[in-house]
Amino acid sequence: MAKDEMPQSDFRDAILRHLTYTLGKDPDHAQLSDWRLALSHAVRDRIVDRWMASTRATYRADAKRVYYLSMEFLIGRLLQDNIVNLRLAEAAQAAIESFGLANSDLLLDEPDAALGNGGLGRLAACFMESLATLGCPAYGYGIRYEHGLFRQSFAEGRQVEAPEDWLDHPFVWQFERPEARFTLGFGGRVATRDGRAVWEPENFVQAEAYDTPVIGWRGAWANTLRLWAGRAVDPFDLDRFNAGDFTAAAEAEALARTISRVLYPEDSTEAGKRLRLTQEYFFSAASIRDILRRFEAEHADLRLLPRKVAIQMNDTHPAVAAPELLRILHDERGLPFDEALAITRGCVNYTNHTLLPEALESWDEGLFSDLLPRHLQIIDRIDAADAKAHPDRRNAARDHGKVRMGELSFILSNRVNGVSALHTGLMKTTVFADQHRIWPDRIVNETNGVTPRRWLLGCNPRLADLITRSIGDGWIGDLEQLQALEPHAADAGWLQDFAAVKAANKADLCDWTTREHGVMLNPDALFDVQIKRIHEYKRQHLNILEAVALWQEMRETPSADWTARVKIFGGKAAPGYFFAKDIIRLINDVAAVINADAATNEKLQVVYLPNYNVTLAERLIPAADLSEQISTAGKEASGTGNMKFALNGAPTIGTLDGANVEIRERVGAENFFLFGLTAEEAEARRAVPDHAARAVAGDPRLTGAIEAIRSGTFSPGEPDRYANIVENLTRADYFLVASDFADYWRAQREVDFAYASRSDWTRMAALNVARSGWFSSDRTIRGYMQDIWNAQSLLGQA
Ligand code: GL2
Repeated sequence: MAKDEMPQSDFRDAILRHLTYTLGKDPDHAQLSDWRLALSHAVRDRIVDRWMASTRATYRADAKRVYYLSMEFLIGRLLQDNIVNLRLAEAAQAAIESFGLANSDLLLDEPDAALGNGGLGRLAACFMESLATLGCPAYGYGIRYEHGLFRQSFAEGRQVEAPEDWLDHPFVWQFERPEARFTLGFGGRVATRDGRAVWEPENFVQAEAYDTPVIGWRGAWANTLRLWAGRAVDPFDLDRFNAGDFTAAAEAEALARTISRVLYPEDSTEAGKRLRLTQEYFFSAASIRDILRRFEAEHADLRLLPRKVAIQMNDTHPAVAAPELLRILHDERGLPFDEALAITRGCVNYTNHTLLPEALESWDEGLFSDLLPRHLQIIDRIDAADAKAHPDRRNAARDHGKVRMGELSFILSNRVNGVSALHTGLMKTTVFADQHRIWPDRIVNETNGVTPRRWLLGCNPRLADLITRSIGDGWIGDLEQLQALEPHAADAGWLQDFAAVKAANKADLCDWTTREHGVMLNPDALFDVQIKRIHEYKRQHLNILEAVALWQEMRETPSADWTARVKIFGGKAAPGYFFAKDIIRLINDVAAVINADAATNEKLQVVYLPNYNVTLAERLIPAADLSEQISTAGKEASGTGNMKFALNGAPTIGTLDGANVEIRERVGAENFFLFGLTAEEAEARRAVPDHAARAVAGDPRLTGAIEAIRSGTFSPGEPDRYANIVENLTRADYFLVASDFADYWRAQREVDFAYASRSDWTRMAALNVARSGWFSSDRTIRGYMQDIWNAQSLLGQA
């Protein structure tokens, strides 16, 4: 373990001081949450020192700053992360225990800030941590949602959504910045004055900043995550109040707050609503003003912008940032249009995170011009210029009554990147083929990564300890050093230690599921885990069909030497995504029947853990034996969960999709359970008439599993509960569940076989760890700094 940097007695004093003077609590009467807040304040003090030093160093160096604009930052809990990065773990634990409290109780008391839906938001959080670790001066910009992603529970197997309320508790990590406010306009009209366009908005709201420092590994650098909250320009109408209309008096404030009230619970599906576009413009425009304010405080010449500012648009949600910057440069600062366009393009970059057509944002031009009339004119002007320069161009930003945000982002960006090698390649041949032909240098690849501080050191202390004892602690800041574990993976004694770590993590998980959910798991079974958003392309239904087929086969041949398995699911479905909600219910129904079957339940259990979030991921991943990454090839842009599992010693069963491809290349084909059609084959298969019916008819196991569902085995008295799923699987099956089933079954039996030979399995798991170093988000961010931002590290200068 890395050594703490601070004497324990100082730290203890700091906690007591905050408990008394910041929180006003007598230690004799303090509650767990008071202690947690006091500890957080003591930790925060250390961060603030580093934060200010980093900001000063950035000004001193006149360095280029990176601005990461993202609708989501799925940060989860921050206390442990901050303690780990400041290397205060031992001091904190000793101090907490000296007060008679349990370390883990305190850490888990913190609410999990769910300001994101899934991988895209979690990636943004990992990037913020890596940017700080690498000493790259950067700001994250997003929205301070009052309600993050909904809380999920199950009622009779069905998903029930409840609002999430992380801000009901004091959030120690943020600093309110009432002085950093911008007034933003919406709607209205565009007038012409002296031959120039002037936007005269009709409605106004204010964006108020809240800053959270993000500290990197060893506390060497800290950046800022700045989240915007909606406020009314005139929050209170005294005249209306005095006239007795109390509700109307506060109406403006209620409306303005709506903007930052809820995170859209959509994931890779279109949420084409006025509020969503309002949110997008709200945080993008506030961020652009803040960026320009900071730039203009130091520089007089706007032409320097591309040398001092790199803006990364995390997907198209912040895409209006680009025309907004252009508008301000041209309309408000008076630069010629072409120059404003060139400067904008010099600053802005765009990451594409999905090729799913329904997830590529587009807005009705009516709605768009209603909210942002001047921006639509600017988009038209860019389109017209492009059409002139490239007469054979086919994809305009405004087309068939829609404003298409992917096209817009591409046109206005310096670099456009995909998130895995396969995905980037597909971008070039599918959605952006036309643009790629015109601008062949614009698309680059930056394969995703995950921060090893949270996703190994923090969440899996036993494995982290074993690694550090074996190869030193350099891996924490330089994950490729994990390669040095390779020789250990040939040492039987070391492999035993490695296996003991996994067994202890599994035992912890079993204790927890028993305590929290009343579910007893067989700790000797293979823990087979699929945790992610529920989506047809991610194919949780393929997994549960395999469970049904396996259960049927176990019942038929109970004497066979079955490898015991626990199938664990976790994940939320978008509230309006009914097919995904059917899948959740099916899994729960199947679980109830299988778990109650005394003939098989020592060998097969199915568990769906509710309310999957970052904290649950941190609990499950270290205890997993097998990582399910089974999306239809060509549909998962990258995945990042896949990397976390491999890094924590869970080999993958997966398709050649997203970053699975690169994981397999690195860990070795023999340490990865591959199955399924390739992206190309999948495309071809869809063109085969009746491919679904044929695949089902050709596979008795699949037929049997579907028949059990159809006949009501899992929904007694209501056989058509899953008619929709059955119909889909046997007829349309766009996501090729039926076509991939037989090969998935085969690969799962290979898994069974491999797990039965435990020392070989352990070796495979250890090699997954040793060869996953490349999937650090530090490597990804270095790539962005070099290929996209041209940004420098200031490490050592703060
Ligand atoms: C996603 C992709 O689906 C996922 O494959 C990828 O790993 C992440 C991060 O790049 O982005 N795109 C998307 O819209 N969401 C994702 O998780 N929500």
